[in-house]
Amino acid sequence: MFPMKAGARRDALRVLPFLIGVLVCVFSSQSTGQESRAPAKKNLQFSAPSTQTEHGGTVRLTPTTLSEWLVYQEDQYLDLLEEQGGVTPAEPRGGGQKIYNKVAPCVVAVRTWAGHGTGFLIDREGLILTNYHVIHTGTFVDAEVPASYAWVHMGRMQESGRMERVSEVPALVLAVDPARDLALLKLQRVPEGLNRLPRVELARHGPKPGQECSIVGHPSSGMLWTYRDGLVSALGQSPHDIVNFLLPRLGAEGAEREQVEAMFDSLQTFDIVLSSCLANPGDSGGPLVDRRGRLIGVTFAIPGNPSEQKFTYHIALSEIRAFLDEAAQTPILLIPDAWQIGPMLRIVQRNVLIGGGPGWQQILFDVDTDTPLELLEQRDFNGLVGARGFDAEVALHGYRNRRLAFYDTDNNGEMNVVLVDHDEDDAADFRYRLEAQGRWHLDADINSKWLDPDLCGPLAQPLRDLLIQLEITE
Ligand SMILES: [Ca+2]
Ligand SMILES: [Ca+2]
Ligand SMILES: [Ca+2]
Ligand SMILES: [Ca+2]
Repeated sequence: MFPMKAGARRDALRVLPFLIGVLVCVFSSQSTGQESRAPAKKNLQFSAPSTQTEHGGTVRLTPTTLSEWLVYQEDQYLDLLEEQGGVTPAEPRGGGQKIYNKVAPCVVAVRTWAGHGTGFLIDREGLILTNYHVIHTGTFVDAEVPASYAWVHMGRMQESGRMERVSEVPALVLAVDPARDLALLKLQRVPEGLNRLPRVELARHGPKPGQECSIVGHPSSGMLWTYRDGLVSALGQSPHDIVNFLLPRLGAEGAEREQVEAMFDSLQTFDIVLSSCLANPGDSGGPLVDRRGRLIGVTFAIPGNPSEQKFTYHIALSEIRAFLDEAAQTPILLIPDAWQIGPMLRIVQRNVLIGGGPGWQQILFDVDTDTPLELLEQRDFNGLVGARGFDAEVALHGYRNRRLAFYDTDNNGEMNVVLVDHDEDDAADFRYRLEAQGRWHLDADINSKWLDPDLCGPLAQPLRDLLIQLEITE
């Protein structure tokens, strides 16, 4: 029996305040921006060798670009030393201050309606790199473009060394790569309070184990722009080189070995960096940098077992470069996914599967009850959902005041209509619709209920019966 009582009905499709609370309570309104400290305008002009400056040839240098040019020269010198096997001068303990000053202003908080993560600017035009999993549920919709967007919170460095938050700006989604867990966003404007956008530069090559490294992000329970340092612990491929996967594989024999090898062959691999920097949820999408503040990875995961959380996984530079090379630069619409149902799965009756996470809930309805019983009896519900083995025609998702209803209106195994009600008035505010050519279309200002059994044609009555049984009102 479905455990929702009449009074609890709405709560089941609503969610609790989430990590966003961390973002809004710690900002100072005091303002002593970096820009105000710039020396009086005094342009310098000199000739720089074109091989040694990214601007090339003769450049007009302001104090800001001069200091950048000097850093660039230092980088060139250190690169040369490293390439020739020389030992570069070690930073004294506390050298992280320099890294923090350089990197923190490039780091942003990425906020969706489902939570927050970290991201960072990679060019002065406002391109932001983050994780796919930070934005894949919970983006907002700009119906005019149409495109999905997230809110981006930037900051600037105060003289005290503390980061001060400036105004938030929407950033449209340009490209996503679920396999590499990367996403590219673009700021819609330079936030008020900033003259120019900073950026994290990509290192020329990936790091080596034992090398010093640092992260800056927005960890839950920490503070905004929290710095941590550590060492690069290992390089390899996920999941093939992860010990929990690798050793059972090496130990398997006979038929079991074949099974394990087949499983490994089916998994997608990508290059990762393991570091001893301690990340928390909320750090996802933040930069891993070398001791000169250049990008060597993107934070994306920590060990699942809390007692093993002594290091952090980062996406390697090679994957970041490949993603950026492939990424298109036009805004896209992310289509909500009925199958992102979360790890906490349980079946409440033969044709109703419930999942969710902190503060949100999702219900899958197999309205015509045709999921094979033997699949259900295996009780591997995560596997069942992963393989789309649960034959659902309708799914409902609730988070705070947002509710989504997914429909497979022609019962062909693919959800093709998604209705979104984002203000809890039971009227849908957006409709995503899959057209015959396989393209998704967004309709705004529609006049329809968010929960509409009639969309299911011959299955309308069985769905109504299920909703009544579970005490969910249309
Ligand atoms: Ca079905
Ligand atoms: Ca369909
Ligand atoms: Ca079906
Ligand atoms: Ca509404």
